[in-house]
Amino acid sequence: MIDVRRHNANFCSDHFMKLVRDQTQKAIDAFEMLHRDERVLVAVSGGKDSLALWDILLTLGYQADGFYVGLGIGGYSDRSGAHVRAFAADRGLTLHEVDLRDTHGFDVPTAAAVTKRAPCSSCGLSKRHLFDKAALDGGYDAVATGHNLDDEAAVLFGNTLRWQTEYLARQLPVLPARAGFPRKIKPLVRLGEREMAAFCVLRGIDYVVEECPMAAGNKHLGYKAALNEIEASSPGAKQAFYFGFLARAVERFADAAPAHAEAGETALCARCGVPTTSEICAFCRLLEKTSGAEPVNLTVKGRRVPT
Ligand code: Q46
Ligand code: ZN
Repeated sequence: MIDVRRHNANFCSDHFMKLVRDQTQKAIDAFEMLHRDERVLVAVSGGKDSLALWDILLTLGYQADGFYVGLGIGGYSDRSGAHVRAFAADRGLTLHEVDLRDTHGFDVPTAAAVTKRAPCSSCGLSKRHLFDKAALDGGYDAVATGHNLDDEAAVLFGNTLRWQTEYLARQLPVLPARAGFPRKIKPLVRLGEREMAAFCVLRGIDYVVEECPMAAGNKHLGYKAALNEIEASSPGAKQAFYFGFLARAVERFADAAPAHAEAGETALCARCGVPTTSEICAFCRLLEKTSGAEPVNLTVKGRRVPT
């Protein structure tokens, strides 16, 4: 039996898996994320959410291929890639891959050292750029990511604490396509982290359990922990927070549209051609900074990370 306190109910294995698929379909329909005659590229990391998402979309009858970016985060990346490849090979699925170091000459630890910024900053920037490019090059209608309710509630919590209105304006489960960028969808927003882990176990999906070693000290983890405490004494709080925001608040931030939205993007990157607010896009600037940099040892806050 799996209990879902938010729904105040217990489920047997089959009904639980049906619940997960139904909730995904409900999110897709409610936010008009995807049609069955469209092709979607699922950004897979090797973790539970993205592999479960790929599995669920296929079961629901969507045309879904996978895309994996090798980030070069030591043994963690090696193990993540192995899980993704095994998942795809076992099921005969199409998986596209880009390795940052092989293709672009840098990895996330080196980018973090060169830019002197948190690793997630250059990692997120690179992933967004590569997801967009892979989707457009492959003629996909949308990119799907495995962000779940816990992720979205934690990001919303952080953005609200600091009233980051530009980010609040764009914190939607679907972002429509615009020139040079594919549609972005998050079909798991109605499901929690615990539910996704249970789904993978029941469905026999083998995923990388360890967290990214470079996430240590990430504010996002602190927000998640704080929300978990609130949820423990008030089941349903995360769902009420996030969906209440979507229903009653997000539109109020529409005027805070970020500078990088359509209005500001008047130029195309002189190097790669993506719409950008400056002459060279952020990814090509990162390429320039990391060019020729020696690979750095993988360290987190000064400690070498075992790989
Ligand atoms: S992989 Fe990359 Fe995440 Fe690791 S460095 Fe940060 S952003 S935590 S989803
Ligand atoms: Zn560029």
